[in-house]
Amino acid sequence: MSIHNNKKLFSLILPQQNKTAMQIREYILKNESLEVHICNYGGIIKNIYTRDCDWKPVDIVLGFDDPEQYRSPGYLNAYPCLGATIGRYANRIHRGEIALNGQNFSLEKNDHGNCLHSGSTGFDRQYWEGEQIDDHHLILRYTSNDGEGGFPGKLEVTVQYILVNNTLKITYDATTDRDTFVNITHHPYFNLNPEQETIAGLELQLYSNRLLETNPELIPTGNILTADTDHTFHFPKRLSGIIEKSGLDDCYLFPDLGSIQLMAELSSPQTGILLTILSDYPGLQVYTGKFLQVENGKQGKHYGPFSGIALEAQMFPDSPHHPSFPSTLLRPGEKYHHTTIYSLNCFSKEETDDIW
Ligand code: FUC
Repeated sequence: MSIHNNKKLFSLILPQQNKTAMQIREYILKNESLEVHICNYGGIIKNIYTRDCDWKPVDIVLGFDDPEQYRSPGYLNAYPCLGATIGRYANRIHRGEIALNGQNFSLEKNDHGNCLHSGSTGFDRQYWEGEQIDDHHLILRYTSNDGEGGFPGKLEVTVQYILVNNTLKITYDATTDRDTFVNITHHPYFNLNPEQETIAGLELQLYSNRLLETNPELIPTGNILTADTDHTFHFPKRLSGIIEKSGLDDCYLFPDLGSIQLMAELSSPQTGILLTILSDYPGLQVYTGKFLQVENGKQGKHYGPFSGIALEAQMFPDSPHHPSFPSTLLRPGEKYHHTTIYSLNCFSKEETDDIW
């Protein structure tokens, strides 16, 4: 579908503080409907090519053309996490402190005194060992050592990317040798109409009307809110309205059933592309990219505020401080296992001229 055919791209770079040259590798999964490019660096989903209703391939995620750009210090310092695997604890942990079995652990405080996405040693900037089974199946593995980022326990993590027809399924598995907290997700920013600079013309539908109340630093208070008019997305609703009011950065709640549930649908009336997200996680962080500021994106694009929407299926933020939230504690002998599915479809696009 893309110009890359089935080629893998290789490049040699020298990571900071590491004398060994590491290789960035770009794996390509493809079938009749989808082509997905994934980097071993950060487990980054670099491209998702789907078909619009004219059967034209459209890359619906923000990112860079050259995988090495994901390593640029200027980019990393801002934590936009384009397309990356996020762990070992996605989202925020209050004051970057956790306590387990009477012991305190200090994490990196990289976001207003809190820990965001596990700091500068998060999974989004680690090299993963890749095993491509075939055109439809990639396995990435990473060992996060005891003490990495301040977290206790050596964590063995496996992330699998599987194409089945028009779906990309991602599974997350982990085991630990010591009690620890785990919350792993992916952070693709979607724009289903990439000819437009913002997501204002996209429509979002959420299958939940409950969300976590947060303080101004986006740390949960522990209260659960029923969506007000601005946060209600019970029907396909254009994002332009909420963007004018500073956007969304909220965790919507789903019953903790342990089975796959329908979470969200995002669509573009202009390209006719419809993305459906399903997962067995109890939370979906919806972030409309208010703080995006990324230079030299794909085809030299500048990604400014609201140029993509992240829909991150995950456990709840700051769960270690909220016993009433679904537990993120993983003990030796237990298995962490979660699944998220991205399904891509197309429907008839609007024929009208539209400002979007
Ligand atoms: C999401 C948001 C955050 C943050 C990050 C890059 O998870 O909740 O606010 O900016 O992505």
